[in-house]
Amino acid sequence: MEQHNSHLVLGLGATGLSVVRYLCQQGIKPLVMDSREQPPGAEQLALEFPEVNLITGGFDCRYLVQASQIVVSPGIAIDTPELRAAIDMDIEVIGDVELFARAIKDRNPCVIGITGSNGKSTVTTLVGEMAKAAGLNYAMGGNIGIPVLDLLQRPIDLYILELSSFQLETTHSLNCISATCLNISEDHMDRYSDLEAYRQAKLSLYDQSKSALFNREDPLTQPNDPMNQNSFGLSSPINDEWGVKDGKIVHGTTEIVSLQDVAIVGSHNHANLIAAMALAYHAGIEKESMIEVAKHFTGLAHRCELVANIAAVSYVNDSKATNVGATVAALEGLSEHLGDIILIAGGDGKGADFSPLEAVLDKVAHLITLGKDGDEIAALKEHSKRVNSMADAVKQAACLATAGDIVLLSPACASLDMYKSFMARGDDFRQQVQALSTETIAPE
Ligand code: UMA
Ligand code: ADP
Repeated sequence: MEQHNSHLVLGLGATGLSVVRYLCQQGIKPLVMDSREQPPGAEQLALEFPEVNLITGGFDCRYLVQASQIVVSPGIAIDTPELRAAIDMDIEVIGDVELFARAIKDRNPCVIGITGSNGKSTVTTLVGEMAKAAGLNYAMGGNIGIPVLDLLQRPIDLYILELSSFQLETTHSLNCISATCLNISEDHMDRYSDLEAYRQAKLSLYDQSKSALFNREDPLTQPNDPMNQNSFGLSSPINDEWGVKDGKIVHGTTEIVSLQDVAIVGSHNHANLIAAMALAYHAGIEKESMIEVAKHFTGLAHRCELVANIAAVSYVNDSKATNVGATVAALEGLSEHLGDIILIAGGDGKGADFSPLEAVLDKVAHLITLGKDGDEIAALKEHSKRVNSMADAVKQAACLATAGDIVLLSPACASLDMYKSFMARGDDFRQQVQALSTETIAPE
């Protein structure tokens, strides 16, 4: 294999490794750098590609300024000074999704693209389930967990991609059949100058799609270009829009399914389901497959997931609520519930403005906070309790709850100040809840 130190791969997480794998398959041996002393992919790199050099603990500018192409991981800000210097010198800086786009550029459009602040994984999975029900040869990937380049290992007819704003910043030529931006609310404000900069990163997906599907109940998702757009929403549709009429999901005047028969709960999830149907429609998926999924798909783990019912108190794990918008949606979605809501929130707020939480905190009887930015959230409600661990949070919540109440973990924050991932945080919540039930039944 030729030595191509002019191809740089920045970041050696899941993405970096997939990029090295892809470049090596193309006969290109890149140089890899990661600002961490011990990047997670280091061992795997040494095992799979012992011939590829790795520089850790920083980005060495001497190599950056000589590169012909830099493939950057989404966890690295494009405004990192070393990268900015390379961009200013007109060195090409792209992401793994752009490499993927170029690899499939000669094919007919075969990608469905999904972005937005919340609901991406749910919608991506829903479209995947619809493709499966329709018997299509499909693959799901992107921000949902599998790096897109790894999807190229086998022949696939339809790619369903969850795309983050970070990935979209370095993607320019994805040729989607259909793409959506589900909603826009503040997230990742530690990486953007303001909401508009974050929004434009997301909306850039529409420019890379034959058709754009926006959320007519969220004006921030409206495409800049009025051509080839359609909308979804919970309101009654006009023309061939997707929406709800007389309690039924409809496409224009075509009835798809009654909301009574839909398995997933919460109005935000109904909006997700409608968006997924609209995207699936563009991929040629028939109504029957949409209906089958609508009737059976109950949602993903860690997203408003009921983990236990102990002494008639429901314990709900919404650990994936890593921003304010998701927690607002959870509280609004549960507001029909008759008992009290005891909310556990807090973590790493990523520079967010928490004030939109204030109004929905009226729906919360008791607020318990933890984590790095727990105090900021606690300040929004009188008599809130501050704790240092999930075990304490769950114990305090269990003491406050009475029959018919809900204990909801919906942090409005990332988990990384206390956990490896939002999954680890949700698992801890589940374990602490299970420990409660053991304590409840254990003899004195
Ligand atoms: N990092 C460094 N130095 C480096 C490279 C990375 O400190 O040189 C840090 C980053 O700041 C980040 C962490 O390492 O905190 C991981 O970054 P990464 O780019 O190596 O991440 P990957 O392991 O490649 O995973 C990425 C996505 N992660 C991010 O965008 C941070 C994964 O989304 C995605 O599933 C994966 O690619 C495959 O496409 C995760 C995520 O948290 C789930 N995404 C954010 C979100 O959903 O809010 C955007
Ligand atoms: P993402 O992949 O965009 O993070 P998920 O489907 O994993 O989205 O859901 C993340 C969080 O957002 C969960 O807490 C979930 O309850 C909430 N959520 C899901 N769909 C929506 C929506 N349409 N609007 C607001 N919040 C949502």
